[in-house]
Amino acid sequence: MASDMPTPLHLHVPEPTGRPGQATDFSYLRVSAAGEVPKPAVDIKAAHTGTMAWKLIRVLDEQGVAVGPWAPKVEPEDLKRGMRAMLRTRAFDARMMIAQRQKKISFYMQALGEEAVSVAHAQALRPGDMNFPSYRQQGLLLVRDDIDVAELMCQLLSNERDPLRGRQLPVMYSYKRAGFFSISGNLATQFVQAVGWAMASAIRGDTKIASGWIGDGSTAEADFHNALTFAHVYRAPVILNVVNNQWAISTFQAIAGGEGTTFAARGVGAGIASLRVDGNDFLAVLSASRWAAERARLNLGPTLIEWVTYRAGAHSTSDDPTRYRPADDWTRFPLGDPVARLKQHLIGLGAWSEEEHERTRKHFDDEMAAALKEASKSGSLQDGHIPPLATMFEDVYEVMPAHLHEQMRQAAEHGEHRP
Ligand SMILES: Cc1ncc(C[n+]2csc(CCOP(=O)(O)OP(=O)(O)O)c2C)c(N)n1
Ligand SMILES: [Mg+2]
Repeated sequence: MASDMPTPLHLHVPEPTGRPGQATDFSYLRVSAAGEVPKPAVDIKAAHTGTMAWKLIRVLDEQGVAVGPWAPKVEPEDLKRGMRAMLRTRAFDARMMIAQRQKKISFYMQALGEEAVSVAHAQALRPGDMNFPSYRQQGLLLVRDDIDVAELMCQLLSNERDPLRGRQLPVMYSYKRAGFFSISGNLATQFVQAVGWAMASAIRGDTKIASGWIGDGSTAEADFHNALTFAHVYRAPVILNVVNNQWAISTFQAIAGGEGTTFAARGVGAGIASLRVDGNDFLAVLSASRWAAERARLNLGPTLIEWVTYRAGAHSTSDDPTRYRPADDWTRFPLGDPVARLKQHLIGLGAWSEEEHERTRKHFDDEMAAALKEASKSGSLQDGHIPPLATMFEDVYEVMPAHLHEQMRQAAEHGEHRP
């Protein structure tokens, strides 16, 4: 009988709907209308955030008008600051991409298309709060007036003026005073570190909160799940950001588990209040970030936020995305470009113009060109203007132990014999 025939088992391997030469069917994103998703009180129980974790919180409608319960109270001047910071980040990235092509730096990673996530989030944090960023949150730094972009470039050049003295890969910045923890190349460690830091802040009775950053692909790491458990159990004052930019190098987000569920839903399952938010909607990012920050500050516990966005550029300068996805995908991404959307909104408010936009863009282009010129004066990896070898042994211990002294001596000896 047919019913006795055992069914051969097989596995499901998710595939993106678009590959080079085809168009992506973006209906998989499940986009809600602006204003559709309710905004709950900050003390909502995690189990009741299912709607917010499955739908998509959006504020800006198709005409660029802010609608619905998540529309934040914000001065146009703060939105203009956000616009400038996004344009500044874009200009920095563009200049560094050129510098890499000119072989002035060895490697670069841009945030093109995702700038609203880090720039608007930064506006919800306070001095002393600590971000544990991944490598695509340079907007957290470029939003600040007190960050010297020439110094950032010196880090990319690994030159004599590199504040990290050549110890980090380019783009792995570290800025304690800017609430920007040293970037670790080991993905997902940011989440356990952020939760641990937030717990320490609470144990000390401090008022500072932490914000951790991870990509869609990196949620497949065990650290993601470990962090969620600790954050939930101790109600750590932390914001857990999952930047779902649809890709992890050449791997589609469904391979990390985004098919048929959402990354935000992981949080609900772990007992954490969770939101799924349009990451290209500057106002939605600001509003959701404020909501999560308030929860943390009131001891209401962690919030996980999935930011739905699109990595418009290559993963890094070592990647060629035309090999694995349609080259024009970004132009058809349903959530558009965060810069264009905030621009439309600001022009609608009468607070911005095409002319001011162009002038601002040009201003930051000039700023970046001048900064690169200045940074290049301190040399680069190529011309050997790098920190002396002996500095490698410094800053590890307060007092250098004997074995490091010995290694430093051996390194110097070896250095002398180098051809
Ligand atoms: C633990 C670990 N595994 C693998 C890598 C190599 N790697 C670097 S970036 C990357 C893709 C990460 O994708 P995602 O988390 O979605 O972040 P995105 O690059 O899209 O911002 C991988 C696999 C790594 N750095 N660390
Ligand atoms: Mg990704």
